Formats: sequence, structure tokens, C-alpha cells
Amino acid sequence: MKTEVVIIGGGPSGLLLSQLLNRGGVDTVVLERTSRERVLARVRAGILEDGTVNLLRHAGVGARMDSEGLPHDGCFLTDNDVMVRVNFHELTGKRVMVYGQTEVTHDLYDAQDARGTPIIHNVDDVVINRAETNSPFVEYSRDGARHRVDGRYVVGCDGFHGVSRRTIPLEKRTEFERVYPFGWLGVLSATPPVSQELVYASSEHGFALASMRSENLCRYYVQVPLSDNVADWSDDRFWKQLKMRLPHSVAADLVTGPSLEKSIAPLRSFVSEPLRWGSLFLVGDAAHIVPPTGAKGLNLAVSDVYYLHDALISALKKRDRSGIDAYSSRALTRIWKAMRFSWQMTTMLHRFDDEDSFAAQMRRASLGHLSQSETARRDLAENYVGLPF
Ligand code: RFL
Ligand code: PHB
Repeated sequence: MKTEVVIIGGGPSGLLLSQLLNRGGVDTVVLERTSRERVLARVRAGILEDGTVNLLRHAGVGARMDSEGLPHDGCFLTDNDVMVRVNFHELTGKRVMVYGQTEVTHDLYDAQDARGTPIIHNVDDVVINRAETNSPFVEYSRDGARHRVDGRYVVGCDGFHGVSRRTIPLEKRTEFERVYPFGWLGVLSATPPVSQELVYASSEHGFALASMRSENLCRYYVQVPLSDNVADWSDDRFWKQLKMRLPHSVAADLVTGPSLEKSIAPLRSFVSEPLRWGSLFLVGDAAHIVPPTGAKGLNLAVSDVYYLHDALISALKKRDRSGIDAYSSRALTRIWKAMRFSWQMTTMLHRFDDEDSFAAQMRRASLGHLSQSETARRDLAENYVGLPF
């Protein structure tokens, strides 16, 4: 098979890149390790930045998001019973959209099907060959046979555990990493949200987040030790812990119900630089991971896609390579700012096991400052709604 851009990974970044390239007249082939059903069964991000919302509209996949998504003007940060509201809209003129990653991915699959783009599922043993040259090709196994796709460029959208990043020789890249000593236990439940807006709750019992997917579907998280397993957490234990961590006035309205999904995700900050090796580019979680506290992961993948789709269209249709030459440094400038914000939110809101008494006072002082300073709230709001692409 021959195409212009081979995309490895059919998650949100691979599908959005493919959709934008196709609309710009560029042919793509998408290779995905699992089935469509498994990609759509992952419960992940829930918050879309203003720029993400606009790019999805521009890609022709905004209709269902605009009718079913919930625009949010602000959120709450709390320290035990003290609550601070950050009004994004008043402070920045922008809002975020509550619309699940699963739904975004669903809309992208529908749009790609309508265009007839080849999305090949259940591929194994993907190998990227001659990535450093102008004639790369990708091999994979499917249905007991080995296949080959040739392209002018290859883009790795295959997440943190994919093959693309590891195809770049270690001596050609630098990794930066911070692993946090806790994870998030997430529960999805068909119950009405405890609050109209998200609540990021810091408490002496640890962090909790009250989020949602719709008027009758909630997503809640509690900070847990890395050694915990999902089996350690009955629904009952989860609801009790959540209640203890939310402010009393919020917890009083909590409606509980059976969990529809329950999973634990470790928290990590990670960047691999640069995002290009010859004809191979990295996008999204394949190149960087943020802890979920600032809701930045999917949104960062989308800003990478924004820079790269434009650059690839210019390179392939106008023979202008300046965009692909600048891609890595342009994307990394924004990535590091989101890294900083996610790390700061994580540090400000979580309890660290080995922390001293000073750390708890710093958290308290950060939230106290936020409640008193409009400048501090504006800074948080500006980062939360998303820095410009
Ligand atoms: P994905 O979604 O991991 O997709 C990668 C795809 O590549 C496939 N793949 C391969 N395909 C072919 N060959 C191989 N060798 C392959 N290896 C892997 C995989 O099967 C998969 O389909 O990466 P992508 O597209 O870059 O998207 C990134 C986002 O998924 C991620 O950043 C967000 O989910 C992070 N995140 C959040 N981001 C936000 O912007 N806002 C949020 O509110 C938010 N909340 C979250 C989150 C992530 C979480 N977890 C579970 C890590 C909440 C949680 C709990
Ligand atoms: C979610 O709804 O899954 C969610 C929302 C905000 C975050 C992280 C996750 O910061």
C-alpha cells in the first residue's frame, strides 16, 4: 500500500490529524493496535479547552459536541471546607467544554468513515523502517500475514506505550520525567453531578475531583497510593472516601450509585525531545504525558496536531518545509508551559505521603492566595482554558 502520511495509532490525536490532513487534500492510512470497540471503551479525558473546541469545529466534527457538550464558565478549588471559585469566562472571556474523549473519538471515527479513510485495526508488531530517510515505510502483522505501507512521512500518535518514540535512537533524544507517588482511582456512575461545575478538592484525607460527562453521568476521582488495586476499592469505600474529601456543603448533595467503570491511573510528567527524527514525527501521549490535574493531556495532543497538520500540508502541497522544520520547537514551547501548569496544580492539590508539616501549609497558602487575588485566579484561568496555539 502507498499513501502520503502513515499515522500510527487510532486514538484521538491520530484520528484528528488524519481528518485535518484529508480535508487539506493529503492521503493517510491509520494503523491501530486494537479494535474500535476497545478504543471507544476507554474512559479518559472530559474537558476540552477553547482552542480544542474550535479546532474540532474546523475539522468538521463539532456538531454533536455543540449540541450535547456542556460549556462551563468556571470551576471550584477547595481546601477542606474553604471553597474558591475561578470564573474563567469573566477572567479570560473563554470557557471550556465538558465533552468526553470517548465522544470526540466516536465523532472522528464517523467523519473518517464518511471520507473512506483506511483505518486498519488489530495490527501487531508495527515496525517503522528508514525513518531517518525521505522514503520511510511501516510494516505490520494482521490476520497471520505481514503487510507494508509506504508513505512520505510517518506520524507516531500511538500513546505512551507505542513503538514510535522508541524507534528514535536513545542517543538522538532526551527524556525528562517526574513520577508522582500516587495515582487516581476513577469511577463513572449514572448519577446527577454533585455540583454544576467541577470541584478540585484538596483535603487532609487526600485529593478528590468531582467531574461529569452529562446531566446524569458523573466522573469522580480520589487520590490513592500506587500500591492500591481496583479490587481494594468497593463502591462503598470509594463513596465514603469521596465524601470525606469534598467540602461538607458539597458532600451533602452527593448522590451515589453503582460504578459503571472503575480504574486506577498512575500520575506522571514526561517529555521526550525532539518530536522529530527525519521523516518521523511524534504527537500527543507518544511524546509527552501530564498528570490529569490540569485536564491538559488530550488538549496538548490537539495542539500538536494543530501545528503538525498545517506543516505537513505545506510540505506536501506547497513544497514548503519551514513548518515541519519548526514543528518540534513550536510544539515543545507550548508543551512545557502545560507541563508546568499540570505539575503546579498537582503539587498544590495532592497530599504527598512523606510530606512534612510545611507542605500542607504551602497548599493552604496557595489556595488562600487564590481566593484573595484576582491576578492569581486569572493566571489559573488563562492556563485552564488553554494558552493560545
Ligand atoms: P492515546 O489515547 O493513548 O491513543 C494512542 C492509540 O495508539 C494505539 N497504539 C498503537 N497502534 C498501533 N501500533 C502500536 N504499536 C500502538 N501502540 C499503541 C493505542 O491502542 C491507542 O488507540 O494517545 P493520544 O491519541 O495521543 O491521546 C492522548 C489522550 O488520550 C490523553 O492525553 C488524555 O486522555 C489525558 N487525560 C486528559 N486529558 C485532557 O486533556 N483532559 C482531561 O480531562 C483528561 N483526563 C486523562 C484524563 C487521562 C487519564 N488517564 C487514564 C491516563 C483522565 C485520566 C484518568
Ligand atoms: C474528567 O472528567 O475525567 C477529568 C476532568 C478534569 C480533570 C481530569 C479529568 O482535570
